[in-house]
Amino acid sequence: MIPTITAFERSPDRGRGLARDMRVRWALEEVGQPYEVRLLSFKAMKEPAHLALNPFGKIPTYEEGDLALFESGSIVLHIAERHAGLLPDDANGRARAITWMFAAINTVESPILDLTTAKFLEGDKSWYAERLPLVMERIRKPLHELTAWLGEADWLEGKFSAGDLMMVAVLLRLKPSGLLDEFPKLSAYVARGEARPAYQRAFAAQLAVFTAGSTG
Ligand code: GTB
Repeated sequence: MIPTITAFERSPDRGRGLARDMRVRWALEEVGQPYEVRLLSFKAMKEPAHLALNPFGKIPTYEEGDLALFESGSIVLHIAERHAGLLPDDANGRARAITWMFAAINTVESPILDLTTAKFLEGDKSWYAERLPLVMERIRKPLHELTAWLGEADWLEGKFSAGDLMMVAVLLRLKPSGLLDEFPKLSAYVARGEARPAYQRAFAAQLAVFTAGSTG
């Protein structure tokens, strides 16, 4: 059965692959699962039909027969569990890879989201300039720790897994801020993720949506 995911009809990132459908597309490409995409406007995301799929009115969602999922982490885990290629065969190795998925979306992504909030919702506040360095420091701390863990390794646990996919997808959100440049090992790690053919296919697919929308 071909799953259907949802994505922005017109992504605010202008096709830079920063919206969260990108990680789902990437996972599907890694395991060789074809998929369909339903594009949504911001208005459509808040309408009952979409709220029935995601009560929070956001993309991405994932539909496969009777199953409807939301939350990019849950969707990527579902894909990784049902197909070979994104989780190790042994139980402990799988648990470690899943642990890294949680680390990515909880420990590493949370302070990154705080930066987005600061920039877009608090930029006009009198205390913005004073708070910004604190927000940046909270991002840097787990990045230093992640750098130490990675050492000279290519991937978090030896072989590329869903944990790396989520971690790279999360770190990519830092690119526009320039913060990733302070961490050469993490920049190289992200570049290894971006170089994967599955990433390239997923990136091209989401960029094509933006390009088609811009010319029409
Ligand atoms: N925790 C959820 C998940 O992981 O799936 C969060 C989903 C989410 O925040 N989705 C966003 C959304 O639907 C798109 S990805 N927003 C619409 C709304 O809230 O009305 C977040 C995002 C948006 C834009 C950029 N960008 O422009 O760079 C990057 C990331």
